[in-house]
Amino acid sequence: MSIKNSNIKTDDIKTIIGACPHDCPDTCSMLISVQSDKVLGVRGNPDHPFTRGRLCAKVINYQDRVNSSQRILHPMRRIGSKGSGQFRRISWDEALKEIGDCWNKIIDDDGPQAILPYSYLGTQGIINGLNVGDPFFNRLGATIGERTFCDSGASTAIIMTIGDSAAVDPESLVHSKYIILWACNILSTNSHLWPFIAEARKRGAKLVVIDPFRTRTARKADWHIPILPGTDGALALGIMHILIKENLVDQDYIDKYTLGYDELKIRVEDYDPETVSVATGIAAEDICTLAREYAGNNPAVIRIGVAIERHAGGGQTVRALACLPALTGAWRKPGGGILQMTTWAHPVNWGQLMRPDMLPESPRVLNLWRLGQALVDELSLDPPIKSLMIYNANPVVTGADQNKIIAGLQREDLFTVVSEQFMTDTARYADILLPATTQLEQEDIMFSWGHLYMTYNNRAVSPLGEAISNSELFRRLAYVMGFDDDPYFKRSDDQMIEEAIIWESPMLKDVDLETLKEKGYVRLNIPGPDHYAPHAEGNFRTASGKCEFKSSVAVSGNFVLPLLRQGYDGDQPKDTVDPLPHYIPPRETPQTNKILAKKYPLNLISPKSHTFLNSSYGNMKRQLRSAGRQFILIHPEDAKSRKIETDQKVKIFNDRGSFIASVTVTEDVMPGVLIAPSGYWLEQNQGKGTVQSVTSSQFSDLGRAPTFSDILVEIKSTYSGNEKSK
Ligand SMILES: Nc1nc2c(c(=O)[nH]1)N[C@H]1C(S)=C(S)[C@@H](COP(=O)(O)OP(=O)(O)OC[C@H]3O[C@@H](n4cnc5c(=O)[nH]c(N)nc54)[C@H](O)[C@@H]3O)O[C@H]1N2
Ligand SMILES: Nc1nc2c(c(=O)[nH]1)N[C@H]1C(S)=C(S)[C@@H](COP(=O)(O)OP(=O)(O)OC[C@H]3O[C@@H](n4cnc5c(=O)[nH]c(N)nc54)[C@H](O)[C@@H]3O)O[C@H]1N2
Ligand code: SF4
Ligand SMILES: [Mo]
Repeated sequence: MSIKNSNIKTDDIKTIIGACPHDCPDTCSMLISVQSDKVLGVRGNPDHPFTRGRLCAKVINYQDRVNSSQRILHPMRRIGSKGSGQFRRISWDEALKEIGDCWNKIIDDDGPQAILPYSYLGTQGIINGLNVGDPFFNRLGATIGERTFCDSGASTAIIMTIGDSAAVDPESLVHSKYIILWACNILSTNSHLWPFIAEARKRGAKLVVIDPFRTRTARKADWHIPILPGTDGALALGIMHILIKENLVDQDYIDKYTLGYDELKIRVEDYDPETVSVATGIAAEDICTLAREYAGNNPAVIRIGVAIERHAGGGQTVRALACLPALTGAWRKPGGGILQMTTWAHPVNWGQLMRPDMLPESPRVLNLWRLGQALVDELSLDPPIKSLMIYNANPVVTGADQNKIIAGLQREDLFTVVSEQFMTDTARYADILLPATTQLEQEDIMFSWGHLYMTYNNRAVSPLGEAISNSELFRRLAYVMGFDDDPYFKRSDDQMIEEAIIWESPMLKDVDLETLKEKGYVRLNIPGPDHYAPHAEGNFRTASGKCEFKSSVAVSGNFVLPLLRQGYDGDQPKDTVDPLPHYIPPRETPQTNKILAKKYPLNLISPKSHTFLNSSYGNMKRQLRSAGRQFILIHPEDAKSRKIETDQKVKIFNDRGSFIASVTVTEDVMPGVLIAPSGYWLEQNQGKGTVQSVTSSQFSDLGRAPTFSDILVEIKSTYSGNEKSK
């Protein structure tokens, strides 16, 4: 059976082919049942080879999100104090006029750089997602909000080592003989990859999970290796040490297709199993077994999670991991190599989306992890930020150092505009709140960072209330600010979709937009998963064409993150980076910061919730029921010494802030480590903070990636439950 868009009609019920909008590697093709312009339900498209007819626990009842009575459906102006959530309905004309007047005044008084856009991937759609506001803010001359929220450290490392290559087709994992899921809880975060792993296991593959926490994925593995957070770089270098010492390498592959092997050999001499064991908490013999099994079972694949980068040395960790498959020649066959992101293969016209040519001569860039610091004037910005425009993001819950963000948002002299679907913890601080459509009310086209299909989202229903898509929002803002002299800002969604894709790319051979709309998806023109081994004979997308153990980018200092900074790379700092992979220990651990660890001895990790998508769905009944209230997992040893028991209410704190959670004592987590899933809203939390109140906005070593897993905290029981959060 092949499903065609809109062609199936049962009585009045139509089926529309859409696409899940979320920042998730699976980018599912969705079938939407619609009756009389109302969404009845959604399901996974059975024809899509990656979706295979299934949606995840977050999105399975997406109709409830669309039709929710909690939706923001009209523009509103704040009438209560900031954060009170008290608003009054206004018209679109009033809202736009107020925004235009305020911004024009700020531009006159302080210059356009006093305006800061803050956005991310609330929707990942190519026209409504990452870059939708960039041309507008470029032309305005606003401060550029650099978005290194996710994968920028890993991406920098991958590009340095193997280049911007899709590298491994996730579907080719069926051919893998040895699968390492490294800092990756795929049953929650990349669940459509699982059937391919299951098939490989049926064919005899071994599944290894490396994670400080026995996740639902780790429970299913053949071998779960608990590791101290942030020490994976040491393990990767330790594996190299054994591969080289025991001559388990593919010398022919190394000779032909790699750069810097002799220097790497010297570099890894220090990482003997005993030293690595001390750093990682893994027994030396297990490190040896892992290295031998990895080398002995080709093709072997490493699937890394984004979580791997969130430590002081996250970038160099990924550098080391990306070197491994070239040492063993794992690249030679389909199903071998390292799988990070497949984004690079998608023929998206990023330049046309970002329009860096509209930037003023010397723009100012602010990394958005520093929002709190910027707003409370810790960065001495000149001009200071006088207006914030937040869309596609919920920084109060997903940004680091929450207390500073909230303090900043409370500033009476800050004019905050938020475009949202729901009254999030961030939206509550808006001066003007604008209603945003959901994916089913808008048209879009999707790339994927976890498979090799372009996916199309046909609009299923009319926008609810006065909600508008982000593309329409920026058309209206452009009009208000007088940018309608440029036809670029007046383009329809259809035109935007046409121009956003490089249709003449060989990746889209024989594909046209109409077919894509009808079918809902198309595989990129890449050999099938049984044949795709792009680096079987080198062909790495680096300057040398080789896998660069010794990085030429590090030698030149030319690190570029244009996708994350609106196309601007004029002021990239020339970081000094060691060209060879090496181990940078975490910043905040009892081993590396003894003074801090005296006060705060436990390392806190805040992984993804199974039923939330970052903070999205944190307000939805079904997902909340399944997630329960904010909880924290602690090892029995750590609990015992603090007289903490399961179900007790506890306060988790450090110098930055605190939050309240209920405890589960379990051996699923390593001693010295606490696990508190992220995504819970302030509103649902007891006390005044979420996990983010203790996280830090410091960067990792590459790509200005976050380090919110590199933090120390202490935990104590709270009997009253009334204690104020710091
Ligand atoms: N259900 C669900 N799915 C999601 C999301 C969501 O919020 N919810 N978010 C989406 C997004 S934006 C992203 S970026 C991806 C992220 O996907 P993942 O990277 O898989 O997500 P995390 O849960 O953050 O981390 C995965 C695992 O890494 C472990 N970990 C943490 N630190 C370390 C470490 O130092 N070393 C090792 N070896 N393991 C470590 C954690 O214990 C966790 O089990 O998921 C996407 N999918
Ligand atoms: N402690 C901790 N912090 C983290 C993480 C973690 O694992 N732990 N993960 C990090 C990672 S990997 C990521 S990617 C970031 C994610 O951070 P965010 O991108 O802020 O993620 P969300 O919480 O999903 O917020 C997206 C918001 O956009 C809104 N939205 C959805 N669609 C639209 C739309 O079409 N228009 C508009 N205007 N709004 C829309 C949603 O309602 C939602 O409130 O968080 C990071 N922060
Ligand atoms: S969140 Fe991910 S797994 Fe769930 S439906 Fe969307 S794309 Fe699929
Ligand atoms: Mo992410």
